[in-house]
Amino acid sequence: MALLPIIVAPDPRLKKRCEPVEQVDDALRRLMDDMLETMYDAPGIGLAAPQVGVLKRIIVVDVAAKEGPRQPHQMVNPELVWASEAEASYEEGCLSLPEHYAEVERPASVKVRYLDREGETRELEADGLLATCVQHEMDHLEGLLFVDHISALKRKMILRKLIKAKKAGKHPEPAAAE
Ligand code: GNR
Ligand code: NI
Repeated sequence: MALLPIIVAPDPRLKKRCEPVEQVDDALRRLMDDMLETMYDAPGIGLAAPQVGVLKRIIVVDVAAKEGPRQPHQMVNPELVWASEAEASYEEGCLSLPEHYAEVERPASVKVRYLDREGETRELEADGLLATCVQHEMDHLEGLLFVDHISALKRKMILRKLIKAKKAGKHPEPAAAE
């Protein structure tokens, strides 16, 4: 298992639409395991493949409490099959927008269809933080960040600070491991 470098905005790789996965194989399972390890290490409650430079439709999520048992989800080619009319608001963060947070409204409950690590089709019904996190991760696969859901003024303030932080050499991305 390996920790993968997490890409920080602004970066063109975070703005691309990701391609569907064609084959769930050992290499993909290894990548998803590395993504989970990277997410737990960060620490974060979700991670999408483009955040580690892989422009494929893969997400991992675990919103379980730190003290309790892990509840990892590894999802390939996730698709939204249903979203509630009712919305919920959470203060969101993103490992690609370090140290920035904003309230984002999204459907409170969703149903998602995806392939699991064996390539089997599955469905997940989620509400609460899990619903928010899965939608945040699926946004990454469309090249969207949580700041794309807030006012242009707030978005520009956050991006300006991230550009400054990059110039000052904050949040350096470690070189990719061999
Ligand atoms: O760690 C994370 N926390 C979080 C909090 C509220 C809503 C979404 C998230 S996802 C984020 C990790 C991340 O950047 N995933 O893409
Ligand atoms: Ni994110």
